[in-house]
Amino acid sequence: MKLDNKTVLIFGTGLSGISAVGFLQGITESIIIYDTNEKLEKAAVREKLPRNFSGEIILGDLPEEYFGKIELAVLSPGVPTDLPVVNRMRERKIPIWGEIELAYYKAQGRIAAITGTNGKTTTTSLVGDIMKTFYQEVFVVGNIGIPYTDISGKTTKDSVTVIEMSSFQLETIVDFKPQVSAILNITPDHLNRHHTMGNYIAAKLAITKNQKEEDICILNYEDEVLKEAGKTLKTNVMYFSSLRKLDKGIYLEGDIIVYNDGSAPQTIVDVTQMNIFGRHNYENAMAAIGIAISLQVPIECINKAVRDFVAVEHRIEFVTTKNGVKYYNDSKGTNPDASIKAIESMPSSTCLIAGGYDKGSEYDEWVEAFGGKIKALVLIGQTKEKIAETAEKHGFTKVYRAETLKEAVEVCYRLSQEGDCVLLSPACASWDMFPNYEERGRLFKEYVRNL
Ligand code: UMA
Repeated sequence: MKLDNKTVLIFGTGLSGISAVGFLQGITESIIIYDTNEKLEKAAVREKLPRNFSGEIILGDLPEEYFGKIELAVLSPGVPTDLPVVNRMRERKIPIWGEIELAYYKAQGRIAAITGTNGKTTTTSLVGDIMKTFYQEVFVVGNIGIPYTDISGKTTKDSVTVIEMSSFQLETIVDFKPQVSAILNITPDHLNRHHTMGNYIAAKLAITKNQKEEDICILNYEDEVLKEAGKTLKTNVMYFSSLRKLDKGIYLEGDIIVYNDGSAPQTIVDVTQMNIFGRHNYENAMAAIGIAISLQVPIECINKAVRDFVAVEHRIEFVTTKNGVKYYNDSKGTNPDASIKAIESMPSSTCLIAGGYDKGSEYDEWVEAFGGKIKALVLIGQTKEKIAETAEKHGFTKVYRAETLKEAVEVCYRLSQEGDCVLLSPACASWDMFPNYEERGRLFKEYVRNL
């Protein structure tokens, strides 16, 4: 579909919406920016928009007459696709794209897209670092915090764009097609938005939906859903495994990550020389290596970039030691599975701060993963009581409640003693108390440093 002079409604005035407006300027001037949050102020939205924006800003309900004139709606990732207003657009046959699809309208060059429940940001950053050792023009965007529409107009036939994609973003792609895709793992998350696990899996698998025979999809062989999905895809599949040798693909053998193209296994990197640890990180590295090999990056470049890579902020990030107690920030542990990984990687007895926005997750497996290591659980946010009940059900009684993150940090400070760890790994999104997980992590670090 050509967008020239079309009337486009941009849904959402966050990062994606504002970026999408800038992207569209020059293609069409008939832009409406819309947000259901009526508490927002038009002046504040205008402030964020490009100075020369001449379109309309609509907040709250969308008046009926607009359904007759909108020719495309571009949804921000956080906008549920089954909102009544979105359903009404569908009834009126208005095409619905996500911000990623809009960006793809101008995209050139190679595209690598990464999804999965956990490890997306680490893998995306690592792929970006590897690409930069070999290619001149590399962009790293998407769920990682930079809207794709910010840069897709700047891409060229020689550039490489690495995109972290959430299930929210994948729900609204239409023609978007990466040359290489990767799905790291799928465990329950965002079920309040997707309603069923089947819908969530379908959203993740959509990353491959437009891929052709010449394209490649990298999949985790140890994830049952992905292993099975790989058998039915139209595109080439490259599996990786942290548990077994593969006849073809990437695997961990002892401490060595090996790539076997089906004829001769070759050593890629020794994981003891890497700065990120744990099986989940070796899986992230294997997926990144699979992407890099698929995009013809030489093994020497891959080896160096993987060895140099350091952990991303807010993901099991060491903050500081106070009175012999080590503090870790895992604000990015926004679901039970991610948080389990953080708990497992704690070296000693730990005070855990958890709780936040209720995404409909269950916490049984998460509490079971405490395994004697968690000496106190300090709960904050909307899920406080739900988690406390689950903990008690499993016989875990050292539960404390705090009104604020600052108070939670102070409680941990009092409860911990030399040799212990304090871990912020909420197992929940941040949106009940903070604008995003980055802000939650930044504040945690600030409170810890001020103790
Ligand atoms: N809005 C409505 N109606 C709704 C819901 C939202 O009008 O029913 C409006 C809000 O009032 C707000 C705007 O939409 O003004 C926010 O849009 P958004 O939630 O899509 O947020 P953006 O600022 O555009 O950020 C999004 C991603 N956010 C979400 O998916 C929730 C960012 O991922 C991403 O970095 C950014 O685009 C750039 O691509 C963040 C995230 O939390 C990190 N992602 C989730 C996760 O990782 O678990 C999926």
